[in-house]
Amino acid sequence: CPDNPSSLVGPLKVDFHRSRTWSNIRKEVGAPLQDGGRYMPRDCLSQHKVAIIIPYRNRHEHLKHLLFYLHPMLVRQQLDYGIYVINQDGEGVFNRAKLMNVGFAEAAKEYDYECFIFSDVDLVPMDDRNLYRCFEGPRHLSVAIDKFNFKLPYSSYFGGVSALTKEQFLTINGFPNTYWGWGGEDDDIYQRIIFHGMSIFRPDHITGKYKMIQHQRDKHNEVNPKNSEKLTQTHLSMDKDGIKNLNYTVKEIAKDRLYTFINVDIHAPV
Ligand code: UDH
Ligand code: NGS
Repeated sequence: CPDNPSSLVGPLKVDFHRSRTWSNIRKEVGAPLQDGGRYMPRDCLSQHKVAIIIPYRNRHEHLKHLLFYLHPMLVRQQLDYGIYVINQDGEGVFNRAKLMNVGFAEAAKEYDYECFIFSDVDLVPMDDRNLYRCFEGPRHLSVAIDKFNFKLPYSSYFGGVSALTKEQFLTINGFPNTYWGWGGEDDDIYQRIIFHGMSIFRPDHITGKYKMIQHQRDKHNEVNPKNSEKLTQTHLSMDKDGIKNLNYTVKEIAKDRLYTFINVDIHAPV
């Protein structure tokens, strides 16, 4: 497929006021998906094998909104892609970064993905020129979120949506497994990248616009003050704590037409 897909439209109208049905979403996709939320263009060979990894628990409405906008955009970007929803089983403390490690490991078992997009479920891109593919360095995609007035909240912010090749991800030993509860794991990932001598790529602040679905703080994902303390130790912990020592138990893998659902026990502390 061409390097610059001709079917992109630029700015997107994103609206969360309507409730969406699954059949409505399937119609909107506008192209044939294979089970598990898999797609590849038929008329040309895609240059990008991309797994979208979504850490998840109990955000059903958000998932519908995201998929409604994301599938058609990824089709227009002519990607060979699959969407993986990584559901944390049980009621234990949430762990966003460990779920993303699980998503990487499970998606890599299924297909020869070269690129991994890690995306919060509540962030919808507002411009389809924000390419969900990988670059020479790790890329931070959600640079202009409405809740931050379409600016970065701070220059080393790496939260929300990011893209790493398999090689970039393995170079930093994946993401930390030890950030339970809210906060800091994205800052740890940022430091891993910098400490491994890579720099961060970003789209401009027009292309990188996102609309966040507003919500209250979730149960079992309270701010964990220990997480910010851990950030002073990243340089010591990063080569041990990560994809190398990842352990988890897959309880179920279900293939919906729009996504692969992986329910996983990540051994949350009790
Ligand atoms: N997530 C879930 N379920 C949870 C917790 C987190 O799916 O119970 C996932 C989801 O993909 C989410 C991501 O983890 O987008 C990040 O978590 P978050 O949305 O809680 O983080 P954020 O910083 O919000 O967006 C924190 C609470 C803000 C409360 C504001 C009240 N006005
Ligand atoms: C920092 C957090 C990040 C978080 C960012 C934005 O303080 O994990 O705020 O948060 N770092 C620590 O807690 C150490 S937000 O405004 O979205 O609530 O992503």
